[in-house]
Amino acid sequence: MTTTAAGNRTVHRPANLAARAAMVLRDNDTGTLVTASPRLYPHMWSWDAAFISMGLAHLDVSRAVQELRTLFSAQWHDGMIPHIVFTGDDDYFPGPDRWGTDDAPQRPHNARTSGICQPPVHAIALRRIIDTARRTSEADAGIAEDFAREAWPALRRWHGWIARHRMSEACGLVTIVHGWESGMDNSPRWDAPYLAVQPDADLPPYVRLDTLKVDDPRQRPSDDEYDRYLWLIEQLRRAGYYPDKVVETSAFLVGDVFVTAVFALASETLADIGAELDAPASEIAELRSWAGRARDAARRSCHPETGMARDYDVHTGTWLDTESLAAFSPLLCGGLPTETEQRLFDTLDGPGWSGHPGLLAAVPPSVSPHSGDFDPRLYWRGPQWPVVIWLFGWAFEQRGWQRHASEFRAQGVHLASDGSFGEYYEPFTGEPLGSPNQSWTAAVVLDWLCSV
Ligand code: 2M8
Repeated sequence: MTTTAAGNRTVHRPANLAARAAMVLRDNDTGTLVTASPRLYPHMWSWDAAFISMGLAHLDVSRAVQELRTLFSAQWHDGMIPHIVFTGDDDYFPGPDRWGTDDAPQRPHNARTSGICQPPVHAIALRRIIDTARRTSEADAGIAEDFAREAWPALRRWHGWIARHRMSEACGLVTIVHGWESGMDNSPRWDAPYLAVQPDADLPPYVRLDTLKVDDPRQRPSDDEYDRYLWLIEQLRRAGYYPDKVVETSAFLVGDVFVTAVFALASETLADIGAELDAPASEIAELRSWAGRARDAARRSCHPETGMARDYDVHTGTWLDTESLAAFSPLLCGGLPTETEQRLFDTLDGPGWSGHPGLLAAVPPSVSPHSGDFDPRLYWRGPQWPVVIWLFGWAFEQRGWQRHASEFRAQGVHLASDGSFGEYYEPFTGEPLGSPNQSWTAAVVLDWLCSV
């Protein structure tokens, strides 16, 4: 017997769940890249690829590093790692023609890509691959370490691009010019800034494909939201994708505290890798200084009473208070006074978050069930996301918070134990939503199961 029935839910035992996760990664593998999911997302996404590579490391370290190699080979000449690297599949909208990046002089010449970026989790993935490989065999460790040397310049240029073009003078946070850059596309975090994005009559017409590929289109953003997403792409095109012009002209310009905390954590992680590789001291010091700046900015964003971290709307000069998981971002990177950290943990463990009595798995939903913005079935507005749980759990482990790290791992596995590898999950019933067989969900579950 490999499964048990819990209520109406099938629950796979760990060995079977791991085998199913491995199968998803193999089935979604085109040879040089694993698509984010088979139907809804038939291309490579930047932060998905990072998580996917960590999962692949448990199957084949050479294949894991190939995943990052494919992504880095599409790096723009100015250092940006693009949010999508397109395969030839034309069944996703907006595809490369709509992005119109072919005319941007900074674009890579060997790949068609989108023209924005996503959270910089790649150094964290590299760390995880190295650690997994070192536990596996000397030969695997050698493959991972050689790749780390190969990838060092690309990763430094990527972090340098963020430090140069996106660390806001207004608030210190890393700014984003499109909600898609946050990875949390329709989060209530962006509701207020999107009000200022008003598509003109000359927004070229388009037909959405995403809503045709999920069981219920209400699990996806609305048409009104898509108009705004597409209008921002129009503005980026008109700015020729020049990074400084983009920041100057975008109707959406927000300091993102989650991306900032990830940048701090990843810069510190990359610096540690550099130290192991005997990289030049000045390069390591530069990474640590970016990490320090980002950590300070995340700390300064915290609400003086609740300690919850906030995003910042650069255009209106206002802090954005939303009860989303991003409010706990400083726990990823450190830098808070101990009592603020403790207050955040008390809130995270409490009934508004992981301790909500109705949850199937005791991990935080993307938005607090106590918030007026909460919707348990709508994408980044309430469902639980295994990848984000993995990221917090990994950071907790690095920071020595073992109890929280183990709980996130155990409960994350529980959430995904139905074996469907949903893109996201309804937090009270555990129903998988969005796309099934989502690669990054399979990858983090595999990592959880193979690392105990
Ligand atoms: C979702 O985003 C894409 C746009 O980038 C989409 O909805 O079409 C987000 O969940 C994003 O974080 C993720 O990387 C991507 C692929 O899984 O899907």
